[in-house]
Amino acid sequence: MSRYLNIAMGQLGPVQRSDSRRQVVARLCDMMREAHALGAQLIVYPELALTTFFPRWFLADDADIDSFFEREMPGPETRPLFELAHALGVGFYLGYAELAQEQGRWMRYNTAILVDQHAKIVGRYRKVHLPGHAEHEPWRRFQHLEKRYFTPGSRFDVYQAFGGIVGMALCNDRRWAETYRVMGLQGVELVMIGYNTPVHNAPAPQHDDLSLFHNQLSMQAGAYQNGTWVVGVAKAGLEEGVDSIGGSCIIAPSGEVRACCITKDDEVVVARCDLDFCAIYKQTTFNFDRHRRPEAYDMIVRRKGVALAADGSPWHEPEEA
Ligand code: ING
Repeated sequence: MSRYLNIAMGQLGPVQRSDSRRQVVARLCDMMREAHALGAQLIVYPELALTTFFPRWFLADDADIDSFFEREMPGPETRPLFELAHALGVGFYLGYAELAQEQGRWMRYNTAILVDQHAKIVGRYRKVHLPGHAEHEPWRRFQHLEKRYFTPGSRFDVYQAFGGIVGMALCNDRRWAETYRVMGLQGVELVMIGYNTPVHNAPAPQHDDLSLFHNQLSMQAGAYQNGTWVVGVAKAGLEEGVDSIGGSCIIAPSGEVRACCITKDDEVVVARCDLDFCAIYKQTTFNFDRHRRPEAYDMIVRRKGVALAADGSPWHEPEEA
């Protein structure tokens, strides 16, 4: 039997600082209409899709920073997207900067939501792996201040939706095997990941030529090693003078690229994805219950970073008596 899901990538080209939310939402709506016309039931948009990627700047003023965040979802500018989703019966994943009130305090998250075909928010994810740095670093061509502007999330949940088990991640999360495995251990069949990835990575410029390769490699590995579909969608192109990769792609549980975008602009590509295609991987090669050995993995949870002895040799905690 097959559980087909027609999934669209809603890749965005650049969003400049002067582009209003209304203008961006109009672009998102145009892509949703195109996806619907192509038979899509779900469209995946990028990370921080509603504004320019503001962590590239050091912003001192709180009001300036908060101008990039949403206090409500949907709000007045995003409601048209929800209304269109309801009218067309198309669900969506949307990344945005969330301002949330918790115990009387305003918290800032790099967030993604999952909205079903009745325009109901059925899931919310807050980015766990925040890359970059927290203080201004003038040596960089541009900043990457996610550690300054966002509080990290602490969980990878999965949801029963669109006929299967689906989960969410954001950008840098896709580089970490743990992201997929935590969801894989919950039976995930589709992981949606929006991203903003500059071509130039200041700490390792020698990798700039590999940015598209690393993007796809990370998602192919995550898909195959957990028997899940992975959909990665970019906000791409030259945004406020910074060039970001495209490379949006739909990866099958086999690790094969099922479909990909070929521009760095607004682009819609739809693929028919059989969620039942996950089963053969989950039941054989990656039958976790049959093959995994958690008793050998405790270092993965216990240690944050590499631990070496003073002479640089590998360091092991003393065996428990
Ligand atoms: N962007 C980048 C990403 O992980 C980055 C940051 C680029 C990290 C290149 C390492 C190498 O794709 C976000 N927004 O996480």
